[in-house]
Amino acid sequence: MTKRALITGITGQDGAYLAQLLLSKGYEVFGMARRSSSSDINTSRLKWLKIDRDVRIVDGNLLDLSGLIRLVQDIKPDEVYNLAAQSFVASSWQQPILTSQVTALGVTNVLEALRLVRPEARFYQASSSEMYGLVQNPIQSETTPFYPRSPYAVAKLYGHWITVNYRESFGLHASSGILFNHESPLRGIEFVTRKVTNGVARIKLGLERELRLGNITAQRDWGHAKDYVQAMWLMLQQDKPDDYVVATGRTSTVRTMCEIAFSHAGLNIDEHLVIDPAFFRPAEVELLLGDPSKAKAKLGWEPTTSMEDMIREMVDADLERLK
Ligand code: NDP
Ligand code: GDR
Repeated sequence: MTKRALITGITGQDGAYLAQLLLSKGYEVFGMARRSSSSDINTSRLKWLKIDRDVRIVDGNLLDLSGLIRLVQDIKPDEVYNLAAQSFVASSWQQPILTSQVTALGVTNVLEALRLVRPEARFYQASSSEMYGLVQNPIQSETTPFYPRSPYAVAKLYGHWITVNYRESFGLHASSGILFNHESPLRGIEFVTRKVTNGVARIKLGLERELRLGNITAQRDWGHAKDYVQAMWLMLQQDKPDDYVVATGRTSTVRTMCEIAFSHAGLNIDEHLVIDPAFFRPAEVELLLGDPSKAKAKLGWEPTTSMEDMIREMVDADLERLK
């Protein structure tokens, strides 16, 4: 029997890579996207991966419970991956209520739809290392206490606990993946890695002279999105649902990541990088470093791409795009 998967957030970075992975495994993939008045749904990432014709796009919004119920009734998915969110941390201070409605309550909407019409479906929640925030331990694992530092992180913490709660209350096969930052050439342009690789490519091609960033001392555990969607799928193949940290176990500063990008393009970082207080956040997450031992031991998952190789791949992709 062909398995059916429903992915919310299909137009985003992870939606594209997860769809590619599931298609390669023979799944029928349904991708939920919000209707837009600007003609087509934005399928540019699916097009980049050449899978836009293979994914069945269905209309839906995390805020609309009855629409979600109808979707689940129609599709009868075996697996549901909830990737949709207002996912940009910086915007969450500008739109805290929307962020709560989508990124927090939206999770309950999907879980309710499953509980009501498809309790046998397996569920994946896209939780985040941002939940650790003001870190309570220098290396963060599944047992490290959370301390969210943005409206986004607070909303994700709700999404995480409601997933755990539906598992414990109703026996849903619901897993929460606590994923650390993961990037790729398909990363949204507002996130720091892509902002840097796109900025470097523009400077290299003479389209720009400077790159303006905020806090470059922040440290992140950066992996490749293509690796991380494998972990999502593996979680839903386990007999028992559970929560897993997915990370590389290495951390670097934003500055180090920038140096790799500039030097790959043969540019001197100090001639172009400008610190702009406009990009500082009201509360910062200074350090993230994940311990992926559980994912390795139970899922057999390991990252395959180093941060350095990934940043070089992103610079090359941006140069190619701009040319
Ligand atoms: P993106 O920002 O690239 O994608 C977010 C997706 O959510 C888009 O498809 C967007 O649609 C959709 N969306 C937003 N609001 C709604 C809504 N109301 N109803 C339906 N869909 C909506 O995120 P990523 O792919 O990077 O991340 C996927 C998930 O994983 C997110 O939940 C994110 O918070 C989480 N996460 C990401 C990490 C990372 O490093 N990338 C790390 C940890 C967690 P549209 O195109 O219409 O805006
Ligand atoms: P993050 O990613 O907030 O960790 O959330 P982002 O790339 O936005 O920021 C990483 C760090 O870089 C610093 N920074 C800047 N960030 C941006 N975007 N723009 C800048 O100009 C800039 N200058 C410095 C930030 O202050 C921060 O410390 C991402 C998202 O994908 C979330 O959805 C996800 O949950 C987490 O990763 C894990």
